[in-house]
Amino acid sequence: MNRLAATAASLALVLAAAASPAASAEKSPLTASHMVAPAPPPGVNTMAIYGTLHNEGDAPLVLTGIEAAGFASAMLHETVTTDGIVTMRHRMAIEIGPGETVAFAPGGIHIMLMNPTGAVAPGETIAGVLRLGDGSAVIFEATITGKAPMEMRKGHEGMAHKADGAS
Ligand SMILES: [Cu+2]
Repeated sequence: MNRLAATAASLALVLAAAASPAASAEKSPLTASHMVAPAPPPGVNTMAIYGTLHNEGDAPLVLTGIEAAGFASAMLHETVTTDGIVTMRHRMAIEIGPGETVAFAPGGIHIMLMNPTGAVAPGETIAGVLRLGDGSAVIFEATITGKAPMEMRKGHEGMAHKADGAS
């Protein structure tokens, strides 16, 4: 099976698992655009997805989780700089108000992908699912780009990963 087929197959599994009454045919008010995933430097098995999320609806939405085909795990992360020390913490929930746009960008909120199950090549796409607190799900695609921003080149390996509420 080639990588694209493998990705499609694993996404199908993800979607089957996602099926719930709330995840109906109704179009989600949440849109994901400009989703990009800079390829990591050689030897690094983590990478991030950046992009723009927008709530077109008139009620707040809460992003509660993320899944990505082709990676052992995916999380919502936030980079925090305190007294010059850069750490990343796991965000359990991110609220997006009515009409609000949230930028996922280097140095801030991002989707963290860990342990790819295959090769990560620029030009390929990563299929993902955003989970919302109301039980609905939004599918998105991120394009793998060739150039990692400086923050990524320094590597995530040594960074602390803290859950919300951890001191
Ligand atoms: Cu991260």
